[in-house]
Amino acid sequence: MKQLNLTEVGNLPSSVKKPTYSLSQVKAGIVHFGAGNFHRAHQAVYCESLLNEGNMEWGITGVSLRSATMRDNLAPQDWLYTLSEIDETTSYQVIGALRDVLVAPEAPSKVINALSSNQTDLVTATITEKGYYLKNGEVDKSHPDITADLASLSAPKTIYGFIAAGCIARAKQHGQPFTVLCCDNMQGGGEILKQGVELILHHHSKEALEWVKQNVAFSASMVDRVTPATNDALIQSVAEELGVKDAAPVSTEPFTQWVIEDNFAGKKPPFDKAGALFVKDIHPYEKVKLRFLNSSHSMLALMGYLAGDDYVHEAISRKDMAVFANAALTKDVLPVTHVPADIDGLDYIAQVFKRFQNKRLPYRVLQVASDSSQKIQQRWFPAIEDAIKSDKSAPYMAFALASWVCFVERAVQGKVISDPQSDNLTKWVEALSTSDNPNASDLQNIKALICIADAPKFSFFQNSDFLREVSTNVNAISVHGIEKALSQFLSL
Ligand code: CS2
Repeated sequence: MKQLNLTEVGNLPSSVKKPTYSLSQVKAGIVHFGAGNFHRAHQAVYCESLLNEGNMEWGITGVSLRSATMRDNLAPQDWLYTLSEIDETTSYQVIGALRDVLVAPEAPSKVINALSSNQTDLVTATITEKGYYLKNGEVDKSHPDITADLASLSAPKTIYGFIAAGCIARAKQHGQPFTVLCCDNMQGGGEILKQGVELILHHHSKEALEWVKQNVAFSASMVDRVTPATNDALIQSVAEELGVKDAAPVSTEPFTQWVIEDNFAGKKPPFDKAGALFVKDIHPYEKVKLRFLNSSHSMLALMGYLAGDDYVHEAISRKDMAVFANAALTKDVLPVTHVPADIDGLDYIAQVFKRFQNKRLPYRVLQVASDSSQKIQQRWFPAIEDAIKSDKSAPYMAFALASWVCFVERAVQGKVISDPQSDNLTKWVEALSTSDNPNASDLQNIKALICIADAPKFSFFQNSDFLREVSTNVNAISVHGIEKALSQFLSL
């Protein structure tokens, strides 16, 4: 079978949507870090709409900070790939917005050149939580990748190092202002990017630091579209529909949302024309998404794994888990979360659960559970903190946290743990067997584990009532299994 590329795109069946613009006319005004599936099903699709409308400046140069896989898959396809939107019916669209993928470790100077070029008006990121190197909410100055970038910017290791190097070159040539925009599931992602870039520049160039203060805006956005990893079934169905092979199609749900902080330096991309919303204050939107969607996604993934489920839709089809997730959000989280006026909290939660039920878009529990040490500090901890500070307890969140404790133990033993803190999590599990208190439910053991997820920065870390509840739940899950523990918890 032939492969999708510029020649074959002209021969695709009429059922497949394809670029209506000339790909050779696209100007890549965006450099994007993290050209993975989420980006390709989300931001790239907004860019594709602009291009299809004849707005030719918003093509994308992707950057992979580690792996060459996406570049290797897409280069032979002239960077084209298929987006498959799956619900009761499936639609197929070939996306041309991505015009290149640079592999940073192989070609650091190409990345720096793209960043320093006046053609780049916007730098965006979907590098996942771990790509921000946070330690207690701040950029971790002692992480080896950050210390490497503090020592030299000839081949940066982090997004901060690359953007800093790009700014140094751009400042020297008195280049155009530009914007750096976080598109990850983070609270305050724009501020974190600013902090990291300024940290590196402080060491390397005070002039560039000054230039950045005058010429670069750091912004955040709330991004939303459930987008699982690509599997063989998708590759197969895309090949059948297109009649050519696509090595890296991406499947997603019809739902999509992008709320962007209206804080730009230089040219502002008209993403509102493609359905995005610009807002002055992004924080409440970030919070709603993290605390309702991502938070319950993590609960269902961790608890589903413990119950033996492979996919999120299986976990949410268990009555107790659905009841639990709904109660956690409506009873523990919603009362302490400010919801923007244009969102109805209860309706938002109901929609999220409906989306998670989409079994035509199977999302592996282990994919969502990966990197949980980083995710729960964004998704759970601030809500627990608010609940406890407002003199409320957070019993459902205590159960959720207990499920993470049990997940870590089980996933390390089953060798399926995937987390930037895997080494520390593994050491924690190994230490359990030699400890005087060999149970995961022991309070000191729980404290040692949640330390790895940066809990000490929150005051609930000192709240013995809350921690005791976590411990009781860990014990119940360990002794009775998640299903029985959950049903007992719900009947209390
Ligand atoms: C998920 C998210 O994998 C995960 O951690 O919770 O990727 C989630 O699917 C997206 O944020 C939905 O917008």
